Formats: sequence, structure tokens, C-alpha cells
Amino acid sequence: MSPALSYAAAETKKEKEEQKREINRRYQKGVKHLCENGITKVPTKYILPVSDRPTNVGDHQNADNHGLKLPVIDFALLMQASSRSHVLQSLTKACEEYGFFQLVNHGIERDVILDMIEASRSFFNLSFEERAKYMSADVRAPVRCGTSFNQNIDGVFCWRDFLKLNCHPLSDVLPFWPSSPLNLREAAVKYSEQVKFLYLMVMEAIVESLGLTKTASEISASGLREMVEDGSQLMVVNCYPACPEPDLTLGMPPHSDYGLLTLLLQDEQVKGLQIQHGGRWLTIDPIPNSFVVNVGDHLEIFSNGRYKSVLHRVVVNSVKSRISVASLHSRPLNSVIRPSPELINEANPRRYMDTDFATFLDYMNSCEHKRKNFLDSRKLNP
Ligand SMILES: O=C(O)CCC(=O)C(=O)O
Repeated sequence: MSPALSYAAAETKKEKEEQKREINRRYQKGVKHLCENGITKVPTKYILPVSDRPTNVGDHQNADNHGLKLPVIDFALLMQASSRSHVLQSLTKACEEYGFFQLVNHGIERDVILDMIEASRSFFNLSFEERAKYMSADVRAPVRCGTSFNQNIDGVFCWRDFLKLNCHPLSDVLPFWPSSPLNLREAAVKYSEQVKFLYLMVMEAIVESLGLTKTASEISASGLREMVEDGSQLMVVNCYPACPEPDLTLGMPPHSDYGLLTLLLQDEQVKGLQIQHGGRWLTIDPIPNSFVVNVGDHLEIFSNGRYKSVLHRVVVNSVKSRISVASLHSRPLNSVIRPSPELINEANPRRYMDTDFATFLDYMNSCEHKRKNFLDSRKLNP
């Protein structure tokens, strides 16, 4: 090639690379920003290969679950001595068969929930410049605003923006939380504290349902309460704008959650969450004033595989944007997660190796987190 031609080719290559970088910069700003600038088609960056696309999305608001409904656990009955053992049995069945349940009569004041939703909506209605102040690639940051699942790594982006608030220890992280909208900090503090308490109560019941400790005083004596109280809590506020071509993309790809338990506040008006059950995707109909609770990878490990951390995903729709608030709970950042020795015996040998939260974060940063690949990497003799 003549020097003139090779110079021209190099220039074209440089221009193409710059164009590519410009496109990437645009998508890093998030879906909300993209939609605010007016789009009628889903950009290629968000289009999934045909085999990964959701089906039935066009009419998922009316999707038929073949009569299947997620188990419902009544928290008020769980707290009553006369009904506790019956509810514990239902809890066991839900965690073994579905890895998910809906929690009603949870006792968190309605205003606390409504204020959290309202503050979340207001946050995503802020200007891009205001939200951008909290964008960070550091997965350990006390506050982090971003897009997709892991925008540093994802080949195809998903149709979600998020605000992640680290909640533990609250006094250390609070000064970093967004100062606008004005009501966000107060709403998120109240909400995170009340959800943490609910988590403690549900986690105690789960430990009891595994047959590990029988009474509240035994739980205190075993140090379990301290272990759980000192645990990590991450609040993830998800925003899924309405999408012009919802059958080409997903709000969240199939994934499992890393922690012990996740308590999710679903949008009461707009469906979107689906869980994998019996080889099919099951849409979770929102029950007003309830939480969707799911078993995370750490609980699957702790229960030595008895309770299931189940794949779930989020579909989007062309009509309404959707907000959800997930509160992910686990043990302290540096503690080791391993199967409970009481659940290991000859008939039920140890199924998972030791792990910790820090290992998970490193894993997340080093490869595309797909389906249950972190949990699979912890299995002994998979
Ligand atoms: O938005 C939802 O319904 C689910 C969110 C979720 O799966 C997550 O935050 O891990």
C-alpha cells in the first residue's frame, strides 16, 4: 500500500474508533437520558441476540402464568406463637420450590414506603447533570448511579438505570448520599432502617425453618443476631423507562442475587419481574403493599443447597416506566459464607466452597455476570 493510502486508512480507522467511543459515551449516560432525547427505536447497543430476547413481552401485562402464583407469607401470622410453625412450613416450601415469596402484613408504615417511592421517582426526574454527580465505576462506593447491569463490561446493555445506596454503617455512608431531591436522604434512611428490621425477623424465621435454632433466645445466644445486624445492606433503586421496542431487550438479564435475602418493593402499577420456575418464566403480579422476598446465593450456600437462589429477570414495556427498590442483605463484607455445619452429613455432603462478599465484588468486576455463574463457580463437584 502506498504511504498516502496507508495514511488515509489509518485516519479512517481512527475516525471509526472515535465514533465508537462517542457512541459508548452516549450509552454510558443511561436509558433515561437516551429517552429524554427522543428515540423511536431501540439502539443496537440494547438489542439482545434472538435466543436471549423475552417472548410474550408485547402482552406481558396479561401474561398467563398457567394458574401459578407465588407463595404468600403473612408476616403478622409468622410473629404469632399460635400460627408460627404452620407459617414456617409454608416458608420452607416457598424457599425450596420457588426461592421467592410475597410478604404481606409486614408492618412497615405505608407512608415510609410511599415516601421512598416518591423520592426515587424524583431522583430519576432530576437533570442528567445532577444525577451524573453520583456516577462511579467503583463498585464499593457508598453511592453509585449508573446504567445497564454492569456498564463497564456488558456487551449488550439492558434497559435500566440505577441508584445504589450502600446502607451500612449508616453514619459513615449517609454524608455521601444524594442531597437532592431534598427528601431523599430522610426517606431512604427511614425506609432502609425499617426494611433492615423486617429482614432480621424474616432471616430469624428462615434459620428456624432450616431447623438450626428453635427459639429467639437461642438465636441471640448463638450470635446469629449480631451476625445479621452487622451485615451489609445495599439498596438498589431501579428505573426502567418505557421502551419503544420491548421485545428486543430486557430491563435486567437473568441473574441471581448474591446475598442472603433480597426484599423488593415492586411497582404496584407496572409488572415486569419474572422468575424462572419449572423451566418457564413466571410473571410476579404485584400485590399492593407487599414485598417480594428472594433467596440469594449466600443463603443457597448457607443452607447447603436446600433453599434455592433462583434466576429472575425484568421485562420492560412500551407504555409505562417502572420503578422498583431492592434491598440486598448479607453478612458483613469480610465474613466467610459457608454451608452451615449442622446441615452437612453423610447423606447430604458439603456442596459449596467458602466464599465472601469481597470475592463476589472482584468476580463482578472481572467478568460478565450472567445467569448464576458466580454461584456455579462456588460449587464443589458441579
Ligand atoms: O425490578 C425488579 O423487579 C427486580 C430487580 C432485581 O432483580 C434486582 O435489583 O436485582
